[in-house]
Amino acid sequence: MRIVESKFIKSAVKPNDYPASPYADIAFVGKSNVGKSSLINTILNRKAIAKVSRIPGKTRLINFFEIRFKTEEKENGFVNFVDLPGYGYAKVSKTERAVWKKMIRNYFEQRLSLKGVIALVDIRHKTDPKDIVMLKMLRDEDIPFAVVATKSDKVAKSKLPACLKKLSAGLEINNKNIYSFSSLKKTGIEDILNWIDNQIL
Ligand SMILES: Nc1nc2c(ncn2[C@@H]2O[C@H](COP(=O)(O)OP(=O)(O)OP(=O)(O)O)[C@@H](O)[C@H]2O)c(=O)[nH]1
Ligand SMILES: [Mg+2]
Repeated sequence: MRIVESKFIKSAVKPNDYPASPYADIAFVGKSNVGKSSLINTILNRKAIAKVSRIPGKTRLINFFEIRFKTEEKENGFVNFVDLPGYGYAKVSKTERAVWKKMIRNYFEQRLSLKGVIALVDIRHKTDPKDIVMLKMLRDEDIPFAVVATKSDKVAKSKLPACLKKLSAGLEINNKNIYSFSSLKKTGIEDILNWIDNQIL
């Protein structure tokens, strides 16, 4: 899959505000600061289509992007990338957390064109119960997902396989369903694009 063009469509909170689109959605979820927006920029080869911030909790809306791509089979393919607001940021009130949960749950339940979710975890971190809760939400809704371990540039290359093994065991997922990725080094892009391509056939 080769990205040809990408554009921001709109931000939304409620299902009524989601853009009407004939194309499939692929969404990106993960804790605040894990690198969702950076990953989207990197795989789209754009500097700042998704806003990146050193301050966690920056993305509070559901952001929709429309992507045009090429594959061997498809000369003119389209898919939406959806940047979901991050979770797990400590300085967020209980009320805000409840609002977030509702926003995400609504999206998973009501966006029938959602074909797959990329769940991001930091390659350096131990399994977080919040990530397990997220994966459970995806399993409960029968939404296909892959786990991407971000910031792999922070770990020695020789240690990557062991890190991925540990993460997949902690998250109780098949170790074929986890990929490492670095926005800094631009590694792991192809695995993610191949996975996406397989979800939207
Ligand atoms: N070293 C390294 N830093 C990264 C990488 N990806 C993201 N970062 C940094 O991590 C921080 C957070 O990145 P974002 O892409 O904004 O993270 P996010 O998950 O979108 O955060 P929220 O929108 O707050 O949920 C920024 O300072 C990025 O520069 C990576 O692959 N390697
Ligand atoms: Mg973000």
